[in-house]
Amino acid sequence: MAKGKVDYGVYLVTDSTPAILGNKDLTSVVEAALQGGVTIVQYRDKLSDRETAVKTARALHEVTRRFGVPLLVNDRVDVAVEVGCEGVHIGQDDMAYEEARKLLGPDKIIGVTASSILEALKACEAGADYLGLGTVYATSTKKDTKSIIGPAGIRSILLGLSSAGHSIPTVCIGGINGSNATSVLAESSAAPAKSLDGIAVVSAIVAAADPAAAARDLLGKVVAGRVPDVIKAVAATTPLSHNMTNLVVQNFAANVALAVGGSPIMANYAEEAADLAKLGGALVINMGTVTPEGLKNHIQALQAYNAAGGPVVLDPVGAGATSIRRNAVKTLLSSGKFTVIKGNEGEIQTVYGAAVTQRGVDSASSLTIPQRASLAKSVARSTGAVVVLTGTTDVVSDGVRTLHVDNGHEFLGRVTGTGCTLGTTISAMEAAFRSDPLIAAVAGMVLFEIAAERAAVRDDVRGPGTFVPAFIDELSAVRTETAKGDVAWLAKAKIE
Ligand code: 3NM
Ligand code: MG
Repeated sequence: MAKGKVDYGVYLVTDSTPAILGNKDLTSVVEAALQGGVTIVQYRDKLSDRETAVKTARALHEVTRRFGVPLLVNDRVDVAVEVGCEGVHIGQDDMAYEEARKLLGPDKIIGVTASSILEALKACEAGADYLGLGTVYATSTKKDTKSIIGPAGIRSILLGLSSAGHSIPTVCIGGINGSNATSVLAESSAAPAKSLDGIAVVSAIVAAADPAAAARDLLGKVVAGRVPDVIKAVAATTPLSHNMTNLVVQNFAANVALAVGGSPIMANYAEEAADLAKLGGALVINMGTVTPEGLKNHIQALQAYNAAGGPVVLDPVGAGATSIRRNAVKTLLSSGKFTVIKGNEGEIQTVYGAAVTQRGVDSASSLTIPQRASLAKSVARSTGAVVVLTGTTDVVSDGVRTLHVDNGHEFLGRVTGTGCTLGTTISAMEAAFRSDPLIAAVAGMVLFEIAAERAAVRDDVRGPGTFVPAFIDELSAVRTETAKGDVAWLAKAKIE
């Protein structure tokens, strides 16, 4: 587990006291929370003797490892060393950072609590891997907290860190739950300089009746909180969206790319790809009109973007429809790496059949939402791509985090090329926001679908024909509002 790749999004801190855990089993609670989407776990236990603590940490480590999520131990560095877990979290009154680092070595994660910019800067300069900022709100989980600093206090620490040039990951802690997470994230983020990387909670998950649901809810809110960062990054950089797409959508896709803040180029001739890949943009490979010549071009361009480190979005249009397309998908998957694979149920099932050893592929089947989630997750795991499975409820998965997006409008299904232009939209997001392809994909999805909702209810829209220009207007309006810091539209986002 490389330190630099840790996802601090939904940070679970455990508590074994009856007041919070009740009579539940801690390991089962943590496992459920991981299923729900917790991205990092800290075992915090101030009371157990050493032997019990080591035993519990071992049991937790077995679970977190299965989910590919780091386990840290609060304060008790010796326990972390003995268990061999991924690191520790130390408070201001715990062991000094330098001593902990000596015991753990350079590769383990060490997080430090900070309540002020001075503490934050000191921890950064010492070499901490992340900061826990707080206390946000007074909480009965930890009664001896010293400074209650609120979202405004978090914001001023973030501002201080970014003006000192530190990009260290940060989470906040203290009284955060499903009802206040969205506003804490929004009020804390020191735009444009620095946003929180996540939220740390104890009781919101450990004391919840359904820890998996609580974790899922928080994950949706954390991801939604990052959406403006993605759209702003596109607005700030105008990334190239290189579309190799079908004959039907060229014009529409180019207009959508412009509306979301990208710079489109519709270039199907792969000899250009090596030069275009150097411009810092992303490639969309859309199989809408497949030909032998086209496939050769797609492979060459895919490999050019892979070589340049540029994101590539695969849109396997009609993948299951013919044996030619099924084979084309197989060839593409074995020719390079995709950042995102976007398709409807039948298309993603075909990708699944091509990525795993051929299993029965029934493009007409209609899966339940949990089945769609597990399909998206499997394809994400086997391909290493973020999978965007579109439908009334869209599913987005990177194999670890799986989210549902419940936005959109039926007009999107009554106009040609909307699926393809979603691929184009996502490509612009991926190009501008490289640090987290899943968040970039979700941002593209909600921008696209909420713009559709806004367009559909406009007075001048009377059907699918008038919808298209209004949709392009709304994409552009949502992007402009977001770039100016007005993110009221995000209240409509249904991400879970
Ligand atoms: N550390 P809940 S507050 C473990 O301010 C911990 O450093 C804090 O629990 C700090 O999510 C806290 O239940 C407890 O409010 C947070
Ligand atoms: Mg402590």
